[in-house]
Amino acid sequence: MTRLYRRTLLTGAALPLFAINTRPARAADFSLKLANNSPVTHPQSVRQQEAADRIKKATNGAVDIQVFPNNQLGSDTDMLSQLRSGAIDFFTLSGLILSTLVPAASINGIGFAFKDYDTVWKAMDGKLGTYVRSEIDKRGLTAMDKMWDNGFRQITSSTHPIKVPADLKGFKIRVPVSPLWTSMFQALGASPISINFAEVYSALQTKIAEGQENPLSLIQIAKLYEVQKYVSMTSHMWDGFWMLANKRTFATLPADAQAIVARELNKSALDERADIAKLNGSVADDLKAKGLTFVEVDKPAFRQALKSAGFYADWKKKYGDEAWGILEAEVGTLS
Ligand code: X2X
Repeated sequence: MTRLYRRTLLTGAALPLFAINTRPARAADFSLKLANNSPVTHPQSVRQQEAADRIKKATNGAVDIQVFPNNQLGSDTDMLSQLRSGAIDFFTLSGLILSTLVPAASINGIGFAFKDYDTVWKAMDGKLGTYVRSEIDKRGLTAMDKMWDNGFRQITSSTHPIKVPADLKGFKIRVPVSPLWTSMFQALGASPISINFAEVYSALQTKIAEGQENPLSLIQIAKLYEVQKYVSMTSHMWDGFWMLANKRTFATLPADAQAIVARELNKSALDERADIAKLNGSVADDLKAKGLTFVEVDKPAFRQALKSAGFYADWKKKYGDEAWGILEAEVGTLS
């Protein structure tokens, strides 16, 4: 937050924002920054700008959120530090990367946990989401109720098609900076390299990494098809973004402003989910037309490889019985 709340300073207590909302348009009381790692054309960036516009209007200009998409303020790792220090006020981050601060936040990324979107949203809008948000809250961040969709992740490669788990042996695959991602691809026999998304295109282009994994929508929007040849439809995990706020800063907003901000960010999250669902209907044809070769795989074989490597047993121990029990109640038995 770059400016203090003047009325708070004058009176010593926060007045409701609308006590004086008949005033003419004026400089914002709160100038806030919202950042993400997604291209400007990604539905995430588009819907966040719409939320910022609605918030400004609904608060009569008092809350002015500036959106910085596309890693403009740094890599995910940098932005998480800035969010914690208060240099950034809002930030959408994959739960898996957030797990470097909040270990429980990677739980939705457990390999092959979710079979479809209905199961994802029931869990993340329900008990699993509530559990993870309470863990996030303990670490000085506030997560809005509704997660934003990233998607089911697929493996791309510039060297050879990945058809069976053995094709991953020694495969130099870029993964986001997150212990769960590294552990999962090590369990599959690959050689994962942790790289922030800001560097992914160039890492693939220079062949520092042979492959990577991301949802089809992002492979398209970030133009990764330009530097990859094959995509294997593993859907090995579902990944989404938490809309995080710096808890101290968020608490300085008057209660009615907090409610407006949360309402509009959550509304935009639902709009973004619908955008991605729509994209999912057309993106495969588009990627094929752009030259990417699609590879169908035997998903249960990949899941079995994880199981044989002790992946599920290890992570059950790490998350603990309570969290694992909440996950299994949503998705069924995982071991
Ligand atoms: O870094 C990635 O691959 C991305 C964009 O999917 C995430 O934010 C996890």
